Amino acid sequence: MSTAPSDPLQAKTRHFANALRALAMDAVEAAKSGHPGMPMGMADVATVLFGCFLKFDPSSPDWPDRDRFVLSAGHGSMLLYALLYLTGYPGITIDNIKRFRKLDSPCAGHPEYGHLPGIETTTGPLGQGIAHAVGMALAERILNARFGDELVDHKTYVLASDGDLMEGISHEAISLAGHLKLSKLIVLYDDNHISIDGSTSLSDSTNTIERFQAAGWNTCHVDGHDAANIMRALEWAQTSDRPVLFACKTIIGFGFPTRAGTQKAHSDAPGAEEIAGARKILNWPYDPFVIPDDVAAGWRAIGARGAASRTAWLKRKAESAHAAAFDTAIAGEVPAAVTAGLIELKKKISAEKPSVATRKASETALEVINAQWPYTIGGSADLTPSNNTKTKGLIDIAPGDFSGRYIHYGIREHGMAAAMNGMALHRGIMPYGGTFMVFSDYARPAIRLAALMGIRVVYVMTHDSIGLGEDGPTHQPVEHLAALRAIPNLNVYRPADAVETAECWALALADKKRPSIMALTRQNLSTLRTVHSDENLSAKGAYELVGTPNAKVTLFATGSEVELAIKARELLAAENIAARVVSMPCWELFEQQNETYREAVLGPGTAKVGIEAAISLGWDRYIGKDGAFVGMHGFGASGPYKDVYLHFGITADAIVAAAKRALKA
Ligand SMILES: Cc1ncc(C[n+]2csc(CCOP(=O)(O)OP(=O)(O)O)c2C)c(N)n1
Ligand SMILES: [Mg+2]
Repeated sequence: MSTAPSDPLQAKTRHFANALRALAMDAVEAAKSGHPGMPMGMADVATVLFGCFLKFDPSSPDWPDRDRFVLSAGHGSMLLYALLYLTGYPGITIDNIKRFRKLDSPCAGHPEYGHLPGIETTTGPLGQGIAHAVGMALAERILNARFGDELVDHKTYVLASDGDLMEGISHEAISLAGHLKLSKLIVLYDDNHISIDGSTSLSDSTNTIERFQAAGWNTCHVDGHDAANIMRALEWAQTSDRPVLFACKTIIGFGFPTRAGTQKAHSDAPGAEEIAGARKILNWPYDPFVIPDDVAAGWRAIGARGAASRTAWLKRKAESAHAAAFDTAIAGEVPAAVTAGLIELKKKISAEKPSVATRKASETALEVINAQWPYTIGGSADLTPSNNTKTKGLIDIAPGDFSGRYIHYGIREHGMAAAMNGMALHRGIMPYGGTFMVFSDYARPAIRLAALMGIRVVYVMTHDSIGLGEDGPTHQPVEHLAALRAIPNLNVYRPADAVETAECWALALADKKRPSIMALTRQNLSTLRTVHSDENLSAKGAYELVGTPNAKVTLFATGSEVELAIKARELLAAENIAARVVSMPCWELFEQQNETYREAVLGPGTAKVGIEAAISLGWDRYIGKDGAFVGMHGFGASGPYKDVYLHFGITADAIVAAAKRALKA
């Protein structure tokens, strides 16, 4: 291990990088857990990147034209915290680092979006960061196509590990980025050949360079401990016409006397002896958490490097004819015309009373939204004609041409969801994308991160039940509503007709701190909301759709089953059983209402029936142990949808029978 380089660039880089190494090992030692190996291995690469290339200004961490730096290998979080601290980002102190991984520190085990300025996205689940970065790089190009180089011209750098590239999602991300020619995306791959179990040769023999080349990337091997080599590579990347991968050969835990180069460096507190040895090898004689003045000043100077660039950008912006539009795009507020347009649409639907699938109603709502909001970017994972996500006039985004507004994500649900996260995080555009709801499972880890981060992404999940019919049980979601409702901070909307669909879209767009799922039907549904109200009735999550004086029964339903509940109510009325119908388009919003409202909607004293063409998990919350449930109890079946509903006993007659059972209970 060369530790005392004679070349001045190498010597300075190594010395600065050692500050990162020391903070990483000291913080992990103090926390008695964490991952020192990657930060110590990639410290030289990170130093050259931040020192000479990354465009950033810690005094303005949200500067829209900053380069994005994504630490995809989130376990190496101490590398990011050390960089943010040393370059002078606000909100992070040496005490925070000393309390790495403690509840009161923003320096969490893995980097969490929102905990500190400069954390561009939450990472830790391997593969997500690189896929989010594809969305960021895509957003950059889309905004560049609208606002030009003077306002939008930045890069997205990713630090990825072996684990990131082994994960399946990386395939989706890499192939999409290569196809679209996202030339401003640069991946620094920590090619250390080590993962938790040992050498990567235990489980992988991919030629990573060739893999990326096959996906349309420019690639290069780099010695990750040779500053001049890293420098040359990054210089070369600046003008690439394709995304770039650098396979940076590094030694995990560089500096550790016994653990370097082995899986033992990956995680865990190294212990006093190993740390003392590392201090000697790295020629870093300072106490834990102490950064000598010259190094601290040097890192601060690196942090100050970008201020001039930002000032120049501000000047360009002040002189730009696009300034106001750019600010509007970045602010991301729903235009008033969209809100008003959706109310007008509701009025029209209530008057015309179409029988229409909610996926089609969603398209109609999107026609209004996309016409009035130029910064929505739609897409689908190869189900555009089924998801109804492409409205009139939306032009495709194509390789190297980002002037359009519609993304053909290909059959890449996971990559799509992660890219949408990246786009939302980048800001400036409002992403929505579609697939079949059953394949929400393929996108789930990225959906979960959107919910954890609290970002606005809208998933258009059509074919939301056995109502899709002939494609059968592989394609019919049954547990997905419950599974999606289980994710905290995710709103799951299941509108009952075209009016509710417009309302749910309005709610999803207005919620800037939450992702939303639109669960939409393939089959036609009647218009149930035939009396127009400007008020968004779905906003409370559940409401009495059809009331009855002295109701004995409450029928709760969502989506396509609300229509059945209304039919059942009529059948019950014919038998002198008074029933009311509650539509529940969004459980999560209903849970946020006050007790009085919730009680009133739940109908105290009435027998309760829950109706949903899905499993019952979660319904006991509303129908209690004495309530009855009409829905699915296992997987669906292939057949015309009306036959399938009949086969599984999801019918008005079954609801009547269930109501009678509940009355007796
Ligand atoms: C999706 C996912 N699976 C598993 C893990 C647990 N995990 C953390 S790091 C890691 C692999 C470590 O290897 P590598 O990515 O090469 O990182 P290095 O040890 O080189 O720092 C694993 C399996 C994870 N964080 N995310
Ligand atoms: Mg590794």
